Amino acid sequence: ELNTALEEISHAESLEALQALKVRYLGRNGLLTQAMKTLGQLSPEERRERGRTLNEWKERLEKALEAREATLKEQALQRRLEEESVDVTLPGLAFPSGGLHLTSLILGELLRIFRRMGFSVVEGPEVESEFFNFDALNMPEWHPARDMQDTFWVEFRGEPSFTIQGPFGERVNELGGAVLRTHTSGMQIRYMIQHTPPFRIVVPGRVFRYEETDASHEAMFHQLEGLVVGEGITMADLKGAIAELARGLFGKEGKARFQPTFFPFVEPGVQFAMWWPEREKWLELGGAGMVHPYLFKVVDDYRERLGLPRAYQGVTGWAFGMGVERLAILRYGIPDIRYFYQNRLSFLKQFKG
Ligand code: FA5
Repeated sequence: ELNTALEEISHAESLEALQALKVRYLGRNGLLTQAMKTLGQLSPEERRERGRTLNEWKERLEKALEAREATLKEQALQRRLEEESVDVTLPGLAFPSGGLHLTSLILGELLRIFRRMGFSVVEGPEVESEFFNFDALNMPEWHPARDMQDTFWVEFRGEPSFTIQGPFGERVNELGGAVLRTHTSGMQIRYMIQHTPPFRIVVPGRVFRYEETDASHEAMFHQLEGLVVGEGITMADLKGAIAELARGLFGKEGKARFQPTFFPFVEPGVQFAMWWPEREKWLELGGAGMVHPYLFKVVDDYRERLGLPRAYQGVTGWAFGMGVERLAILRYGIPDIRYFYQNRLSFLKQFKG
């Protein structure tokens, strides 16, 4: 029986199994303990004889248990060391990580360049009053220029609590209907009403057009608007800033080109392109021009209605608006603007920032 016990102990596979054996043999109801209890029924000689044997057994069992416990602990430690050791020669695991969207990357780059030139960055509402998006920009309802930007109109039927807010939070519902802004130019008016010149701002933002989409037209895209107003601001400053943008984007050899065109809110109006030295080609990016005097008048009239002093007499300014996706498309050779917002990872991953 002792041999079976010793055998079992030396083969115990775990500390738990060992503990169970200890209880089985040496525990309060263990076999050995039971045997000890029967000693009282024996004659003194037998008792002495049997007692010695039992004590011997007990000692041997305890020793065996201790020895096995030490071995098992040693093995466990060994195993842990092996499992937890780091093999620095293994190739690393690649953890998938997120990244900025291509549009954010380009916008970030544009804003960095303009901040360097001293521009502040401001943003405006995407649901806009017809007044700021069109009328104040010299595009009255009957003007054919409105057809240049097909519009999503927003109706708030039976929603009397809906208000569009003006630059100072005032309600401007009376000034016209609501639209999803078709360009960021409305912010020119809002900002001028709220501030006095001189200033330099850029306005990044989402714009919307009721457009049949194709490879170069989306119904939602981004623009970056720029506006500089002050005394003695001229077209030369506009050219300088756009040229600086070209250099910021395309390096020392980057340059800008201007061609006359028409926008109701600038006079004269231009469209501008940038020279991309690497590919040796011009990239058409957007429109620009000197702020039309009509805008200054609208802004001052609005300020006057709010009890503010007129602030735009004797100043001039220029503005530009460019397509952000357009720049990305030309620069990276993206074949279709619709890739931008289909959220296909195989596309997005290529431009992780
Ligand atoms: C405007 O939106 C004027 N507000 C720009 C402006 C601002 C002129 C200030 C003068 C002064 P236009 O409609 O051309 O202009 O749009 C400007 C740019 O937005 C275009 O050059 C093009 O890059 C981009 N764009 C226009 N429509 C789309 C479209 N459907 N999808 C993607 N990009 C577009």
